[in-house]
Amino acid sequence: MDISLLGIPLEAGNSVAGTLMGPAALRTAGIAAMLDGLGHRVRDFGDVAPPLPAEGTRIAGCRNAGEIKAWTRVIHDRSLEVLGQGGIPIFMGGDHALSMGTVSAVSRHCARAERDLVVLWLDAHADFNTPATTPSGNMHGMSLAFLNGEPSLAALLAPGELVPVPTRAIHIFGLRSIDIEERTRLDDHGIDCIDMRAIDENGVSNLLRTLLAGLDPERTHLHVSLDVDFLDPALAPAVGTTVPGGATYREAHLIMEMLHDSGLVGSLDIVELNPFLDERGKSARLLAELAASLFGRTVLDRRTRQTT
Ligand code: B3U
Ligand code: MN
Ligand code: MN
Repeated sequence: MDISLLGIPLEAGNSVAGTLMGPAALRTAGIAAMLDGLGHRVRDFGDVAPPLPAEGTRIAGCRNAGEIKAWTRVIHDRSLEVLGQGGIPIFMGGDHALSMGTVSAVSRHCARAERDLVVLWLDAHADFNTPATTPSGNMHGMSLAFLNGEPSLAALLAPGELVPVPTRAIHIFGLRSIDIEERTRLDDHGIDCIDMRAIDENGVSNLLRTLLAGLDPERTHLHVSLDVDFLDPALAPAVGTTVPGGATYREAHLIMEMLHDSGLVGSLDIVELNPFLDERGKSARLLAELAASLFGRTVLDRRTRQTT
């Protein structure tokens, strides 16, 4: 398989400095060598260059709206170029606001190629706030709302440029922290939310198997957006917004293995890694290893057994 790495050193979407070092930490943890060792051809496209801020852009209620707009522009354009080279991109962040650029590019790419985009959002949070509902003003908490076509965020790209990700194509997995109005919005939109209680009651394998079984293998491009806070903070402390009770080491690897077996994954974000908060690189190393599982590393040479 051809795999493209693209670093996106963004931190304007969150309020804890340090996520701009995320791409460097993933490289230091050996992500390229691990994927290369699995027999893939890995090409590192370097980092997206920080843009000049878009002058005059203000969105009431949002922190750094001008910066995020400028970043969304350059992330979108660079991601589209990388997607055009073929292969599967791994977008290495950077805070979760970067997905406004990467997933909008993936969405456009899919529209051109007549593929159905499905987004799996592995996250403690829903990132479904709007400028009117956000409690923090942080735009990493709004990226999924933007991608779903939220009008109050539409100015982040040129008019008509975003191919919105339809509500039915969005699956949030691992949810355990939502804001009151954000929750109402998720209900109103009918977004599929698999929270930690559902995971505790049913197990990740049953839930993920059901989700994957509903996707058309001929048409689906599955984009996986992996927020570090999806993982339990004991395993992955390198994130500004830790929430207790996240996915375990074994759950996380099983999810990656099942995603690999599905053959549907077309692109991946790894976001919110803040190496300044890490403990001797353990979070960065775990994320690189999870990427390896997503790209076929197994203990035994067999696919996940189908038990149903
Ligand atoms: N929902 C809160 C907190 C949050 C969202 N995403 C992260 N934190 N990482 C907000 O500020 O929107
Ligand atoms: Mn997130
Ligand atoms: Mn999160």
